[in-house]
Amino acid sequence: MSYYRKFLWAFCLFVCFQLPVQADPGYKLWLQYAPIEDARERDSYRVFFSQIQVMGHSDTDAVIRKELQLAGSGFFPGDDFSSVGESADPKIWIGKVSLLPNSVASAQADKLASLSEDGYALFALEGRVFVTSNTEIGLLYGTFGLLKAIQTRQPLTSLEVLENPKIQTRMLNHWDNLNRTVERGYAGFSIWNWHRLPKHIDQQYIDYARANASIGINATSITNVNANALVLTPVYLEKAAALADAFRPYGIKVFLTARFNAPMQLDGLETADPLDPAVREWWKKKADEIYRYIPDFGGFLVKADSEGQPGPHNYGRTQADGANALAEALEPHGGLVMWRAFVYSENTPTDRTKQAFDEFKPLDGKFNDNVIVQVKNGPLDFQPREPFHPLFGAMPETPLMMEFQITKEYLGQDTHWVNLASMWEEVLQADTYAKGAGSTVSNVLDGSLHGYRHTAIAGVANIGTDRNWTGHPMAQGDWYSFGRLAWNPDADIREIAEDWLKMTFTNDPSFVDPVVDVMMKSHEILVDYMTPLGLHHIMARSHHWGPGPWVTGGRRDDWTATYYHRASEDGIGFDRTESGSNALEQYAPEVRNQWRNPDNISLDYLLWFHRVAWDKKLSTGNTLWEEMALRYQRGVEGARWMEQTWLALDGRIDEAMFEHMRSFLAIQVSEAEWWRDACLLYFQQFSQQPLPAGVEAAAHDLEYYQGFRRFFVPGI
Ligand code: BDP
Repeated sequence: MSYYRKFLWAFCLFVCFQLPVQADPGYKLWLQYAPIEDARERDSYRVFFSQIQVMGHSDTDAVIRKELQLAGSGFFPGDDFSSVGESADPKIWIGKVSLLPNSVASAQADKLASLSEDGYALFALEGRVFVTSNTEIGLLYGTFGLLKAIQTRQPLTSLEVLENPKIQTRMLNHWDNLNRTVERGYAGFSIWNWHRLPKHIDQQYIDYARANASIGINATSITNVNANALVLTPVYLEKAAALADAFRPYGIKVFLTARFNAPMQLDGLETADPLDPAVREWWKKKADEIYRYIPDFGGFLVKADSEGQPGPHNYGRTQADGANALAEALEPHGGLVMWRAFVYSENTPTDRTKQAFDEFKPLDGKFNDNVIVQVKNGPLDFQPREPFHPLFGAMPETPLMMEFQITKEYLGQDTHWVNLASMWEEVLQADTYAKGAGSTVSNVLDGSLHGYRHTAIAGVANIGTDRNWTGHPMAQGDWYSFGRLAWNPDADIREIAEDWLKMTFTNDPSFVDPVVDVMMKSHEILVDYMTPLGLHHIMARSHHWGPGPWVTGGRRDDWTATYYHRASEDGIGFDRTESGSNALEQYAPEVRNQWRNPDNISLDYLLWFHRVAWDKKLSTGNTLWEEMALRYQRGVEGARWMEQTWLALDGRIDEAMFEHMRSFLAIQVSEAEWWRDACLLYFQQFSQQPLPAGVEAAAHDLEYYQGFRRFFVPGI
């Protein structure tokens, strides 16, 4: 290296380490590729990184080279990576299995034989590192795997990784409207700038694709489930096609939401009856047209017969009739229909949590081969804690996919820090007992339990135009964890959190360890200060921000809090046992047995399934009222502990990021207190008992909290 280059390099390093504030670190997500500070580590990685060979020359290989260039320039500031990937004597070799040197292929035969589509292997052999896969996209995933290994400081010489995705379609659902507002979005506006599309491909689309590919996400539905039929017209198809073109090299397929009465709205058909031949013909023609724009179009995501959306019910048809009409149109092109199970009638006087099961279970086996039924994690609606949805395990003949909400509609929206992976893990590892013990939801989803022909998982995106994409800096971690769990729903969530923190912030254990600890406890803390003991849907009306246990009346009962908690002087809770709505019956007998008895059900689900007297003694030795109050208090103390833990980390990460979090945690603590005070004052009217020792009294009276007026809460 010339003296001049050495000087330049040293200067760059100096500048990088001196600057506490990087240019917008939030935007780079977990792909920071920060300079490797430790000289020894840096040198050992550089030996490899300076000699890379990328074998192929496809669009995806170009993307791989670009990513390596970006990463290299980040890890080793000052080095020249303009011709990365061209080394004739590689220390890192990236190429398809079929191109591996014979000696390497035979030494790794077992590993290579177990590679599934898009899976990848990373291994070190005779001083070289190999990244290999059967597909181009697998190579891209493998490259990101290699970069993660460096970002998290794994020694390359002992790399031994074999990764196969357990779920085929790993997708984001954007609830983005064509006017760029985002339903339940708390991070600004939609990143899809429809007005500038198709001519302008913003760098943010590319960075979106990079971030998704780095965690294995391979599908995106870009429009709101409360669908606008316009997206199926040429003007918008051209725009969607431009996005699909941009995403293709990253292995991401585009899906669109289909409004069920689009044949009427767009072309004046008299009906949208799925059994009407003209309607079926319309969908066929529409599918043909879409595939002319987007040859690898993923398919339709459909919300029907739910919250005002049109659907087959309007014509006395079943959900299967509706789904199959669209599926038939997509079938010749290889497209899928993701038909949501979030169906509930305006008028049914039964328990809302029962309706999806009642409607779909009898239709098991009646859906076309290219339909997947998309089921929310719980039977109600993305509450801070719900039991798993009873459809999981109950539809052996119909592929079911999971719908998680990454955006935090009911969990503090943009300002609360809660590691959603903990909540998702609880559901993924729940045992449905569909085929005896060990029939976990994750085994339903990965197809191993019922041998599903398609497997898929979706997360409702938390992404918007905010500079850091997700509003809350820690909400990036939810996007990241979703991708990792979509790839492997049995993955270890602590490891995921550690990887994410190291890649995003620093490898310094004095930062990573306490923050992982906060993340692992954050969900339980939030449940305590919002909806302890199985309480649910007690948020403020419509925008769902903040407490609203008093919400009652209005258009529909099952949109109110009083419908769900049923508090009175006798007690509180929704009886879903035989003596009540009997929603419990929808679960397997083993599950019913765990939950049927109020004396031994986990307290986490107590008031979800049971109505309980205020003075009932619980397993903790406290009465119900005492336990509720103590849990609300525990939640507040938990939020304060999170804040204190964070404050002790001053100086360890980027200052602007630190400050951002500091102010959000102050909000979280005050909102936790708000939740505790509002809920306890409200429920105390019924329990008529004093607060137990240790529970802080509210600063105001109930009227004060009920009188809060809020304007322009985002997301609606
Ligand atoms: C609810 C949201 C609503 C969505 C609906 C859905 O409040 O905005 O449209 O779910 O999933 O959680 O369709």
